[in-house]
Amino acid sequence: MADLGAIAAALIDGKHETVSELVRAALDEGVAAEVILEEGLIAGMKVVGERFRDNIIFVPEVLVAARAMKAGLAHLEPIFAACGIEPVGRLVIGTVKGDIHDIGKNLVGMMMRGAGFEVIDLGVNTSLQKFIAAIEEHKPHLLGMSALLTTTMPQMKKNIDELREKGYLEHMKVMVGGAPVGREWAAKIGADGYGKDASEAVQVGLALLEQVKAGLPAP
Ligand code: B12
Repeated sequence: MADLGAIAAALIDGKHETVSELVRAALDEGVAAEVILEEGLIAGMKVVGERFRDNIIFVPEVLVAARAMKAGLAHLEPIFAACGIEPVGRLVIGTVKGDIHDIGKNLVGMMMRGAGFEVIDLGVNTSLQKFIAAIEEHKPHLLGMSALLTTTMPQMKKNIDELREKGYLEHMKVMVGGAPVGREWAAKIGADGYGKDASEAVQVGLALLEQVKAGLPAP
């Protein structure tokens, strides 16, 4: 029987090879990717976050845990991203300027790909200029912004204000997310949608896509 607790424990200890092996084994045993993600990887990262907050562990330990999480996610990505159909829409996504957290953003990108979106991932520490260049080039239906720090959340508002002023939001919807971001903040800064996790991001993204398509030609 796959031991999802062992995946969480190995992630907390930063053992990326063990995480990789256990995730592979769980998949081979037929455990659903979503279950491995939630009960193994995310459960482990939750503990890491709590220990980091309480000063029990520090940045180096969190970095190795993040590497272990990525090693596990690498096995899940092909499953989440497999859709094999024509793209239903385009999403440009990035972590905002000043912020280098990318695990959650990557997960959202993976699930959105799985839901049929073409995803243009701009990575971390993304300046407004870089977002604008990608919007100009790819003409996305949706823009996704991620922030994990209370100090970088205001950057989302700056970006939205500026994008609105320049007219980019007439043909595109914006969704935001990240651990400190909530529905209330999203509404306050004028975002069109908020997702608390990657599955909610997909639901919200598909709903926003419908709205955009109502006023836009198909991709
Ligand atoms: C891993 C981690 C790191 C790693 C990041 C590695 C990487 N490649 O991402 C490293 C070690 C680099 C790091 C650095 C720092 N970190 Co850090 N980090 C974390 C930690 C433990 C986990 C984050 C994570 O990956 N979670 C797992 C993923 C799956 O969840 P998620 O990111 O929330 O994403 C989900 C949802 O939020 C949502 N979502 C995310 N993005 C988006 C986007 C859209 C569009 C949508 C719809 C949804 C969505 O869907 C995702 C999937 O389900 C958090 C703790 C926490 N509670 O979040 C602290 C945390 C975010 N970090 C924190 C801090 C303070 C820092 C540092 C400042 C520490 C330091 N002194 O240097 C630096 C900042 C560096 C910088 N400039 O960005 C604080 C922030 C506190 C605050 N109030 O702002 C936290 C909360 C820890 C804490 N409790 O103190 N960190």
